[in-house]
Amino acid sequence: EKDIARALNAREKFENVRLYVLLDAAEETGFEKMLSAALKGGADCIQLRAKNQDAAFVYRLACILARRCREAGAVSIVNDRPDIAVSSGADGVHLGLADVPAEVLRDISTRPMVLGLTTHNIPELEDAIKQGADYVGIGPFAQTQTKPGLTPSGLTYIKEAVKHLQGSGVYHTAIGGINAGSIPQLREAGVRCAAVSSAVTKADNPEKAAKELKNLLLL
Ligand code: TZP
Ligand code: MG
Repeated sequence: EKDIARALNAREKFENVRLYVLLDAAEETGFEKMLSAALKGGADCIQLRAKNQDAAFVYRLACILARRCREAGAVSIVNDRPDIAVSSGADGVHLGLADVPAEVLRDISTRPMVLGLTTHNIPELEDAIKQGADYVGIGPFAQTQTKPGLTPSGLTYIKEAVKHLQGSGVYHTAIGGINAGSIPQLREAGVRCAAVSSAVTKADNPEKAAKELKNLLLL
C-alpha cells in the first residue's frame, strides 16, 4: 500500500506538464543558457538528452538540471540513464527500446522516480503501461532532424494512443518534429503535452519560442 502511494506521488509530478523540452548537451555553458531560456519560457518539464558523452559530464549536467528545475517548479528528466537520474536528484528517467529495462530503475531507486517510456504503436504502448510508465512518449508526429531515421506516424498513432490511455492514469507527451503550427491539430487530437527540441533550441529566441508553444498548449 505504501509502495502504491509512493508511485502515485511520482506520477502526479507529471500531471500539469504541458510543455516538455528536450535539451541536447554539447557543453555546459550552452546547456545552462538554454535551460534558463526554456524555464523562463514556461517549460514544465526538461529532459537532458546527452548522447555519446562521458558519464562524468552527463552527471554534472544532470545535477544542474535537477537543481534548476526544482527551483523553477519544473520536472527534471534524464534520458537513457537511470543511474544518473537517481544519483543526480532528478525527478525521473526516460527510457526507449534500446535502453536498459524499466526494472533497473526500480532496483536502484532510493526514492520515487518518474518513469517515461517511448512508444510508437499500440503493442508498445500496452507494454509500457504494463511496465509501470508514469508517462509515455507518443510519436514521432512529424519528420525530425533531432533523431534521424524515424518514420513519422502523423496523427494516426497519436489519436489512437490518446484514446487508449483514457482512464489509465498514464500521462502522455506527443513528440517528433513538433512546432507551434502543429499544436492546434495535436490539441484537437486530445494531446495535453508536447515535447519539442529544435522548435525551442534552434529558435532565434528560445525563450520566446517556448512561451509561444506553452500559450498554444494552454488554449
Ligand atoms: N524521439 C522521437 S522524436 C525525437 C526524439 C528524441 C526528437 C524530437 O526533436 P524535435 O527537434 O522536436 O523533432
Ligand atoms: Mg533512449
